[in-house]
Amino acid sequence: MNEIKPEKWRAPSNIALVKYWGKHGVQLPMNPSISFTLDKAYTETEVLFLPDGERNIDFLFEGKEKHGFLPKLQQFLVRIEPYCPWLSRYSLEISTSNSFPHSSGIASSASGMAALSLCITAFEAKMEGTLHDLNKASTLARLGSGSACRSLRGGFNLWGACPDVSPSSDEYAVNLAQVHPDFLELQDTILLVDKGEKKVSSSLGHKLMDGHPYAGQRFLQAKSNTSNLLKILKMGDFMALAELMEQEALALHAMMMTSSPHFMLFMPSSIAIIRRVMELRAEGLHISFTVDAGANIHLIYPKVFSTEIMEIVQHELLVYCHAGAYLCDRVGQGPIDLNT
Ligand code: 2P0
Repeated sequence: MNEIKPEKWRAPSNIALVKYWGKHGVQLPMNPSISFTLDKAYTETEVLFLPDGERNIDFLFEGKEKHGFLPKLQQFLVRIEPYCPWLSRYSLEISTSNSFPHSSGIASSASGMAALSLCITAFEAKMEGTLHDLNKASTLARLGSGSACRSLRGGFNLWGACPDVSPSSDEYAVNLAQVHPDFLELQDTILLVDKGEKKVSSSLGHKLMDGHPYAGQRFLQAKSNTSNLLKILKMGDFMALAELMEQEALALHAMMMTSSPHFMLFMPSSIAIIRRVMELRAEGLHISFTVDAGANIHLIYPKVFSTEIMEIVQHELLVYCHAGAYLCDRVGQGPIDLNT
């Protein structure tokens, strides 16, 4: 009898430059978003597919059973069933771990759902003798967590139908091929201002956009920023990228500050860092920031300025970090097949 082998993949997280905030239907975005894939922040997932017809799920996170994650996993499996009906004949033994700490402000749902989706689509391709379909992997990942669909390929990825890019889709993300080489070396130093639990879950955050008084304008702004960012990515104009990326991050937070209920996710230290970054750029330094739905600040800058900017981090910005904690990342190459 053939031994059943597990499927094993590594998938990175990603950081959005144009933000996804607001959804409709089954995990469909209200506006397109663009992110880059990270390099050092990833999830590794191994899945053993047992054809026993029992539909049991065993889930280990960093070697330990984690029941808190099961409802999200069950919901994911229900949502993907129309795409993978064969799954209903299997029990799954899933084992997963992250390269980055919990509550670091890095989207573990993005890397986690991307890695799990890759295990499923790779297994399916082997079983059916077809090519591994990364658009399908991205579609499945989206059904687990919207931002996860942008973690299936390296470099820069666009999720959402966009008239400037063909093909592009609300169902899955596509890779952007026309990106200036300097941008493929962008650095992301994540200053960990707050290591606490998320104050606003993504699902609540997206819901806050339903009926938000500024939602219509926000979706138009994100569409326009997507078109503009596509041009900026081709040209490699860092200062233009910085302006757009910061407007997007601040718009995301402005939406949360003006929703009902409203949230203020910045800490005083987040604002101190943001103000210093703006000053430094006004002085001509190529440095910028983005923020997700939390207090931690991602410093984004070209590789050539790494030494200078890391000195500023050490001497001026670490005081704002919780226990001096920060992570160094950069644009990554995308998922890795760990089966070989
Ligand atoms: C993004 N975020 O574009 C935005 C910016 C956070 C801020 O997508 O409900 O975890 O699983 O589809 O993808 C976080 O939301 O939400 C997110 P779900 P997700 O990266």
